[in-house]
Amino acid sequence: MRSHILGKIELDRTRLAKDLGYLASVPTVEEEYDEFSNGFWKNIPLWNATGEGEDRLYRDVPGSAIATEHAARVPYLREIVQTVFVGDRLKMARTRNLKNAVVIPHRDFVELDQDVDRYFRTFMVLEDSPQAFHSNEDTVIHMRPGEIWFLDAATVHAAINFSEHSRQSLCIDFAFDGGFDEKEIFADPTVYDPGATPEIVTRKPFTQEHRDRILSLSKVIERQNFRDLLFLLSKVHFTYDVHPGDAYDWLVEIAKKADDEKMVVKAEQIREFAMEARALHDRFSL
Ligand code: YCP
Ligand code: CO
Repeated sequence: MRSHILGKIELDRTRLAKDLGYLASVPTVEEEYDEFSNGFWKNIPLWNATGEGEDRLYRDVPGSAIATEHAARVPYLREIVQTVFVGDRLKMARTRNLKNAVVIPHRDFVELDQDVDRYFRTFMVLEDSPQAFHSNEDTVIHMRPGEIWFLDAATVHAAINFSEHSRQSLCIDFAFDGGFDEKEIFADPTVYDPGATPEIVTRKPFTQEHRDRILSLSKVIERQNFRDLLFLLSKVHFTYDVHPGDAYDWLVEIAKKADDEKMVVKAEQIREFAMEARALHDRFSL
């Protein structure tokens, strides 16, 4: 089941503006998942495993998530979380803003239970940001404000904001013990209205010539720009019709062509880390 629209709510811009003001005022800190992004990526937990405002780690929570001090400061978002969605399966609710930054292709939940079908992540963009996109496997999406998306984070996905226009969003995670129907996440059944037509981005064809040009980065790559190249390669699939995961294959190939064994190993490690396996507290240094 790939990412799709679950429903839509009409956002109250006036009330939202006050909450956005608070979120902007929260000091930026070193992020839990910093290695996945290259620019401004600010995550603020409203509900999480501990109720602590600094706890940004996504993990399994016995029972329901606990509200943090931030939830009290964003009454409109708190109301959305509590009236639109059911509380008992709620595992995390956080705002996530991305500006002038890319989140590298990855799969989530690989550090958690093997049965990833238990996890159900929703995503709602709160601000109109025309240059912000999500990808999931072979699709690039522009999410419009108020649309409630199922984000299939267990498969390969990435995100980008090519601009500095704020793309504040609300990401809400649920987990179930056994089988479930997606409409079970809604406390307000009238919000569940799947089947709306999403805004899918039409991408340019990806040609052999383009691939060759990318691989010629072997003439440029060195330890000091390895990280930059990973972010550069992670952006390609948003514009050209190619799978997000190809970024890692190119990086490995580029390092091989440059004949630098250490960089080949590093490229293979980051591919493994982002896409296949990592432990809960594992972090990667690029
Ligand atoms: C999360 N998992 O699920 C993070 C985001 C990649 C790892 C970045 O919140
Ligand atoms: Co993710």
